[in-house]
Amino acid sequence: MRASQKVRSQKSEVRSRNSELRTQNSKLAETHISGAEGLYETSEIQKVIKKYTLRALNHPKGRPDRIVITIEDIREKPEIIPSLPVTTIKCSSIDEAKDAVIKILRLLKISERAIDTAFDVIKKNRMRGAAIITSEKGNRLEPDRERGVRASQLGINKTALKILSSRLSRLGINTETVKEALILASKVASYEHVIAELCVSDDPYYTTGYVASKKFGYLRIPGIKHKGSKSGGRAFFVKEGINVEDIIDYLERRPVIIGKVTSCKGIISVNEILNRLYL
Ligand code: WAQ
Ligand code: MG
Repeated sequence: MRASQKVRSQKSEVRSRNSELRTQNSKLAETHISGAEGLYETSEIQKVIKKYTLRALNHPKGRPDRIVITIEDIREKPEIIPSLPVTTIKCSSIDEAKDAVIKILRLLKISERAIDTAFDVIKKNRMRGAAIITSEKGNRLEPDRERGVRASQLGINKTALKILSSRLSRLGINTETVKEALILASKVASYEHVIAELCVSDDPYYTTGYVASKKFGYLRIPGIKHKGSKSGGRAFFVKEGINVEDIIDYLERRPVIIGKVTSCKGIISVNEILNRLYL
């Protein structure tokens, strides 16, 4: 599902000498409001269309004037992967949250340059997809920087979903947002050349982000942005010198399903990660 809104771009508004606002040259730019994707059984289609439509129409970023829903049959047999383990990092301020993100990324050997590039992308928040950033030089590899790369063709089987929901319920975080993000992060992290992912929601009122990696799992970071902030985005940190077409093919086109749920832990401090007490 893809929902967007046409807005007049301010840049093209010009004032003539008599101060009249001329908008004849102004262009309508398409702003991304909401997107969602998943792999489902045929019998679930109607229910999912309803869910996605309601989500698009009630999005805190605004009311879309265009909602596109695409349904595709998949022919390739999905790859079955386990979900990443879920943990929440204790953070009591936005500075602590940012600090935790930086410390975890450094531990994963992501360079300062790459970390800065990721925070820039997230601050600007203009993309529908994610930036692919090389872990050393901090170069961006995605061919379309406006759009980014969209992880798609992902899902979870019914048995795994039941187990995941019950484990997350015990932690008080059994929401669609957490489950969808975990499914996405698990697919992304399963690609051999992905080292880590940083995510901040673009929903102004959803302030928990995450850092995901094969090494530390899915680490939730509460309070990574201020309430009401419009920034948000995703960065996938990859090894230097990878083939960009291959990773895009995997993320956008290869069907992957969660078939097993790894443990979900409670809240831990970032020091427990830093001291490698936790693995
Ligand atoms: N593939 C790549 N990038 C995406 C995708 C996708 N399928 N969907 C969204 N993005 C990018 C896009 O730039 C969005 O602006 C940004 O990520 C944030 O997307 O455990 O809701 O859908 O409590 O707003 C984290 C949950 C929720 C943490 C993240 O992201 C937790 C979320 P959103
Ligand atoms: Mg969102």
